[in-house]
Amino acid sequence: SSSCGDDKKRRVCYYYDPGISTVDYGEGHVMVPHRVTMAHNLVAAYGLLRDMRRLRTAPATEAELAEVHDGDYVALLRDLTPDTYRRDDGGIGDRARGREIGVAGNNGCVDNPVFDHLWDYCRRYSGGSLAAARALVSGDSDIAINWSGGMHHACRGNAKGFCYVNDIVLAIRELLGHFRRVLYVDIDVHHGDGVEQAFEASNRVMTVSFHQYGGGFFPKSGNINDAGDKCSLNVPLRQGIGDEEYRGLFEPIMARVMEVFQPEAVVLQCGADSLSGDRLGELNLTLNGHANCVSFLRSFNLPLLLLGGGGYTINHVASCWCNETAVAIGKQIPDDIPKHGTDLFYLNQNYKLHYTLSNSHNNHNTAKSIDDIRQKALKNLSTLKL
Ligand code: ZLS
Ligand code: CA
Ligand code: ZN
Repeated sequence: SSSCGDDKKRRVCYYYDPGISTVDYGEGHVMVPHRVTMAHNLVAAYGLLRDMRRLRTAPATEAELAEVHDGDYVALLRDLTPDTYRRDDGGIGDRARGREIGVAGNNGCVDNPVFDHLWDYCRRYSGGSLAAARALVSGDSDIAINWSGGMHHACRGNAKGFCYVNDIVLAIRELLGHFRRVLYVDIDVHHGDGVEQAFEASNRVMTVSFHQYGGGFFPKSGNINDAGDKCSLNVPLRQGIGDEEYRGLFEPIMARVMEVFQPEAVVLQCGADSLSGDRLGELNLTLNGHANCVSFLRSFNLPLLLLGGGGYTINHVASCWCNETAVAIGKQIPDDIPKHGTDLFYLNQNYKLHYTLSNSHNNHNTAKSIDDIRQKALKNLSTLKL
């Protein structure tokens, strides 16, 4: 058995839009939306779809997206295609305007390229997060999942870090219509800057991000004291942190957050780039270390929204989100991938869900640096502006 959550059942609903599987950021880009389809195929192979309600929903509308983004940015995204972008005529796809909003032509060396069906993609992944939030608001579900969401860097008026539309901000706004206080937790290896920024003026939303920090690691924000007097907390980590040390920060810090903030709902961004062996992240978590965050927050028994995010070694991402779907349900699943006969992706994992790495990043965290961060984080929590 592999999942590490408790076995108490929850009503889980799950959103998956097959329309996302063909989205392509361009040749050589590290963000591969197809990994969500791979995760879905594993979820199906393990028979987990039978234990969840499947959400079918409409893509988010322009009006819904304009609630959390500037109207002219949304209109621009709507009209932006590789074709309109190439027309350097001062119009909708003008290159200079593109630079302003953080997108650039699809030449294979930019974070936010303009690709085919970009607008449709944005509407679909945000529609999923919105629908998932609504399933929690209505009380129909205890846990709602959208692995294609979690695009935490998108800002009001510009794209950033592979993210165009901030589905998390959209979902949290929806939750705020019903819940007094919403907690946002972000275990993606990158700082959840877009979400933190969107709610920095609100004491009804607390944002907490754990992330790699230092040495110019993107987006360079999120130091421990950065958000001191605001309703947010940052936990900066050095390369190579492993399961035990991560857990030694996550559990005491989140237990205290629960105590002081008393949320009525929780949103967890489960970016899988904090896993060992990621192409971008340099942390050293195993599937179990990552899933422990899900099972720990689940144990508080509050309405829980699970979202995806980063994750650039795509077979690891699929394993991670499948395992966490099982944790959400409260079901133990075997390490042997069922019906693996044709899935060559898992050949290098020996058709096992859990993978092991031969070489991982050296641990640049020390017992003292970890202890220091824990102390500082807990101290920041005692002076939180509520
Ligand atoms: O959190 O570090 C940067 C910015 C740059 C360096 C890279 N160049 C292309 C642009 C300028 C300073 N960007 C980061 C963004 C990381 C976004 C993480 C998103 C999330 O996981 C949530 C979904 C970055 N790190 C690595 C890359 N970009 C990167 C590496 C390799 C490539 C290929 C595709 C594209 C261009 C070549 C790319 C980006
Ligand atoms: Ca993070
Ligand atoms: Zn990331």
